[in-house]
Amino acid sequence: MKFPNDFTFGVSTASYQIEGNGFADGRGICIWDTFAATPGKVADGDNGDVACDHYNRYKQDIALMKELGVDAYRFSIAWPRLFPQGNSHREQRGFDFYNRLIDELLANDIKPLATLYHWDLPQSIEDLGGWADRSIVAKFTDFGIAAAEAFADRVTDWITINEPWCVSWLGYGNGVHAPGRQDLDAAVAAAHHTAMAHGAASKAMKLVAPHVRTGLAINMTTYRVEDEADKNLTDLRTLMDGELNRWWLDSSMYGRYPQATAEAFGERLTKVLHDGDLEVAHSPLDFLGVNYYSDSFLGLPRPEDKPAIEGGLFPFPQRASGDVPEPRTDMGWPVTPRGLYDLLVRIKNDWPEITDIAVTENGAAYPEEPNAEGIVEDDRRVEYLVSHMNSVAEAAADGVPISAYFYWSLLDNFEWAEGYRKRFGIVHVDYSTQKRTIKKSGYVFRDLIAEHKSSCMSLAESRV
Ligand code: IFM
Repeated sequence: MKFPNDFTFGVSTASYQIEGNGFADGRGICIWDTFAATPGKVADGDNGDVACDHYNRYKQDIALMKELGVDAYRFSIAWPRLFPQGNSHREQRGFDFYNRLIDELLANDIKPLATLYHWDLPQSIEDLGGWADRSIVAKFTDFGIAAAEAFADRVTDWITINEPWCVSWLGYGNGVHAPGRQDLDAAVAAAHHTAMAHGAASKAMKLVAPHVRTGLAINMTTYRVEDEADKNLTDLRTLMDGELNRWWLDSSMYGRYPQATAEAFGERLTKVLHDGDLEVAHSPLDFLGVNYYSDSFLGLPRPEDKPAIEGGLFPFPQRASGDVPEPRTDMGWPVTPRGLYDLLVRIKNDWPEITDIAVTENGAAYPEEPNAEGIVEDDRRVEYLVSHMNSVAEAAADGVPISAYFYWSLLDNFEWAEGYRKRFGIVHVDYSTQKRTIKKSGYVFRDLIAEHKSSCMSLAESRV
């Protein structure tokens, strides 16, 4: 496995999933607090009140990163910590927390990569319509400016929005994520407003801090279909590819939406799309964050399949095709490392203007707990990690401009609607004691990073 010399290895997390500390230090209520408090929405009635208590244990967690030898840490900034009511009222204690976190990272030589929005929307903004309402574009831009003014002296790389497809379609379409709305009009509006918010915030942040680099983290997939000769199926793939992979890429890179998908959204889109909106959205990515977990296997719905909500799901009726391969992770997602290679090569070919790609998330949920000796033998995660890192190395060797790989996640954490049942960490967290234990996969990651560094060093020495 050979990576480019200046390759970055990192780990990713997100605020609501790890921070805990409830509403202390003035944090406002976010949509995940409300959603988690609604019976039946989150497995086991879990919520993010305590999570991994990272708010208080961040130094210990940074020491773990140091032990793993990572170069970079991707974290997110909780909007309701900085602006608890989602208006202009600032909460200095929230700013102070991220200052402490960033300073501690830098003191340990770990480069911070900040995500502005990883799903913890202030509830008061949702009460005004959230991502389905146009007013969020200006609010998000103000949040981005405030974050850049406070932190860009030390943080150069920013992801504006994490997985805007999930924000729009899981939050407002099928409602399995907060705020739990099931309204396709709202989902399309959210898809449009997230695209605008990325562009508006990126441009504004660069005005206050011209050196910052901005990007999006998009959950991308390779769609596989059972039968390439079935036109209905390949048309469905075009629509889904437009909805999930291309929507935010084409709008940010070129100021346009994928045509077939935009046409299929019809009035749902045209009623929220004003003149000039796509110029707002147009803000070429300084780097693309790819969040990759698995390929998707598309099938046409059978007549007996009921759409999950009126109008169908996402909103193009579909089902998983019969040939979803084994093995699968604890989330039921197939393990398809080749798909990551294919996806990276596709990005290089289809968006040649993108000159820097980072895998900002990649990982697998498996349930292993510490054994009697206190060792977490998560061999399936090891296999997942190594095979996906291999795909990244191969893509780099084949000319894909990929510069970084971030494993999701450093810690086991609050996995949204699945609560604490699903464990993605390379570090195990015992939620009753908050004890951290590096899993076998964490040690393998550490060794791969160390191997890379020592081979770069010997190369440099042999040149001297
Ligand atoms: O935990 C999530 C993360 O917040 C966003 N991307 C997918 C991960 C695993 O489901």
